Amino acid sequence: MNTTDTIAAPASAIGGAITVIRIAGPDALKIGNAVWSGKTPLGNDCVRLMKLGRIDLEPALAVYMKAPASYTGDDVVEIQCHGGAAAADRALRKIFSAGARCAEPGEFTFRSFVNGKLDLTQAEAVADLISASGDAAFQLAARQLGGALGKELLALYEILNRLRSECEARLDFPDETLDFEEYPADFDRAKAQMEALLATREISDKMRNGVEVVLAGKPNAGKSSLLNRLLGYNRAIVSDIPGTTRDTVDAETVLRQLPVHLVDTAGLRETADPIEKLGVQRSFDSIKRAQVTLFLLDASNCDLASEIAAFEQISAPKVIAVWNKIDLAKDRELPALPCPAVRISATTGDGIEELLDALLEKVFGSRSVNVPEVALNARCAALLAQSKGNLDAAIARFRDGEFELAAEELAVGARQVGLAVGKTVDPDVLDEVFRNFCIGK
Ligand SMILES: Nc1nc2c(ncn2[C@@H]2O[C@H](COP(=O)(O)OP(=O)(O)OP(=O)(O)O)[C@@H](O)[C@H]2O)c(=O)[nH]1
Ligand SMILES: [Mg+2]
Repeated sequence: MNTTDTIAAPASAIGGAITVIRIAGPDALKIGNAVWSGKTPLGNDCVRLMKLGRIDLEPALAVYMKAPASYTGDDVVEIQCHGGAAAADRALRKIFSAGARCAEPGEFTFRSFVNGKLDLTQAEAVADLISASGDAAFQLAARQLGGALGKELLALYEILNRLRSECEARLDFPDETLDFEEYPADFDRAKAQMEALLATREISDKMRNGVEVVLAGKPNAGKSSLLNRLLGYNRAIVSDIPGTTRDTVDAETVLRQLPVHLVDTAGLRETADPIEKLGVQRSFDSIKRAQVTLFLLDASNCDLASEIAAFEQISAPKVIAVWNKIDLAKDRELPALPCPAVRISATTGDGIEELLDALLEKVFGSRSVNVPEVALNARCAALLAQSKGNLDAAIARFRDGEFELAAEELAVGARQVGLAVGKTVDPDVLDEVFRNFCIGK
């Protein structure tokens, strides 16, 4: 990507009340003033001041941000004009004919990275912030944008390079009695830091991408009623006819800050109906795939043994037994089950908070969502895992006195960490990061 010309794109979603158009690059001011006019032109006397003027005859606000104090680090002009595709299109056409090029997706953030305003983890956080579907994911992205992860990775990068220099020094001065540490403590420090970072991968994945939770149980247990209750609207058909749901019903929601993909399923029973049979098979497949199974049992059923028998039919590692219809069986003693169990009423909403407590406990091992200071995404985790492999090998080489090989492993390991944070630049890695952006960011 050329980083020296002037680019422009809408920075807000088209269709809102206002469109924000961003122009960035050396000619931003010239182009801005060519399309927008106010009492006085944009310039050094009004840096970061919003000015009212016009594009053609239509009112438009404009602001000039002088390099390097802008999002991209270039000269930037942002113009706010009428919302809607037609207004944005008119303004953009004028901007392009005045000399700007249409920005590629993520190109403003890419420039910000090239100009040293953001490291690569911060650039990724910009995309995460926009796509965050739950508050936990948002907080995680905000912390990453603040630079917490980048700082840790940079520190690690420096330790690995320092260790490499130490190994090389032992080669360069083999006979000299330099004051070498027998076994540099930095080896274990780096290893512990990597392990701690890698351990955040799972939690951050759940916060960012959510978890799949399946609702299973016998027909009429109240699965669809619970789905609707958790969503807060009627997604699935509920009726007192057993076998109402015959296919899986999927829905997305956020429960206690956590993005959750809910799957309602056909009730589990033996059936001769070929369509229902297929539905039941899908229920079993969903249970196999899900991260958590909420297994519903009808607490009001006079034949509790049949509920237990259905429960025993499934083998899901992360299951919560949900005794439903507790409004019809308030003081009933219910048999113990070999998994956490809660008592709810999908109809009245009783026990839902306890159910969410149990769900979080299953997912995170604690009832509240604790957003970590730093957490790796898939890209950084893959690079760090490779780097840890190199560090382990370097430690083994070092112990064997093979300092040259240890230094080589450390160089490769440092490169992986450098790629994660953007200290080492590789076009494929940049492509991977900026591919996920939308236009205008
Ligand atoms: N009293 C009471 N009735 C409930 C409760 N939950 C569900 N029901 C009723 O039980 C019947 C079955 O509910 P559904 O949600 O359709 O059950 P399901 O498990 O999805 O059933 P299938 O789709 O046939 O497998 C309906 O008449 C619901 O109104 C509850 O907590 N209390
Ligand atoms: Mg149903």
